[in-house]
Amino acid sequence: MSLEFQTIKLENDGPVWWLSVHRPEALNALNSQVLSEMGEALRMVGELPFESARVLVITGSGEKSFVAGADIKEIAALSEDEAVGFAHRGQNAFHELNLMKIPVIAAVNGFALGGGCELALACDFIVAAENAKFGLPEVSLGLIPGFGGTVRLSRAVGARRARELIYTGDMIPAAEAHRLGLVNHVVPAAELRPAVKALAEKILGRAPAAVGMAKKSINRTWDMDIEEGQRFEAESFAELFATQDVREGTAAFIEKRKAQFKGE
Ligand code: CO8
Repeated sequence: MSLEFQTIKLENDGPVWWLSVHRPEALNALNSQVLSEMGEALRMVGELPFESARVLVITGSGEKSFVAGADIKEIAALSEDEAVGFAHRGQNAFHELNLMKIPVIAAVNGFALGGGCELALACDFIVAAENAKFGLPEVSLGLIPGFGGTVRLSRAVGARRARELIYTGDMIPAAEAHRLGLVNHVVPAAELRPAVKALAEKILGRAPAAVGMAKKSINRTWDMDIEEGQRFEAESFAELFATQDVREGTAAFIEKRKAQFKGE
């Protein structure tokens, strides 16, 4: 299945969906149209049943850029009010990635700068090509990150590293991003798609509701204290006992066979 958009491409390989930002003329920079098409695509994929959508991959079209930031030509002319609206639009679209019940993997294939880095940070985790470059260069433009970067980068790499990256606006290569813990895996550019596909396939073999619940518990307990977080986790854990997949997964272990999960 492939839907028609102008600034993104959305296609699926079975239950694995690939959303590519597609603005080759601007290194895939995010303008209002990308944000609105992305929001529409995420809603569409988010509403599909488990058997049709199990993993979403976000990437950029072409070989040079994941997303080179928000569209500087569009934001240059914004008024203060419009800037709040634009920031909210990006933040809402990216927050949607956290709310989706399926894992979202960023396949970073080149520049992930500004809003592009923030998009990757909003995904569950990042796999990067060796040529990928990360950075939040907004202070060079007289701005600060506005799509969640000051919030999410500290959480990903710690406040001290985040401050240095944001105050200097430095661009770092994939290997350094990996060393900082921003990126899970770095692979040669030609192997990015197969590597992400292999990771997605591993997730497809696990119980869909359990993966979704694990994502929800990780995200929702992030800001809770340990007691509250553990209460939330125990309730989420217990909810899964209403699913057939718990019976199947445990029975398969006992019977020494491969589990056949149905997502129910
Ligand atoms: N916006 C608009 N156009 C862009 C962008 C961008 N972010 N990045 C690249 N382009 C365009 C260039 O203008 C150029 O177009 P043209 O050929 O018409 O001049 C084309 O893409 C190719 O780019 P370059 O020729 O510059 O390619 P290089 O290989 O020489 O350089 C770089 C690649 C290093 C990635 C360079 O393009 C660059 O520095 N880009 C800008 C990176 C940046 O600063 N990103 C942060 C933007 S601000 C942001 O993301 C804020 C997020 C929060 C917003 C909240 C709003 C309220």
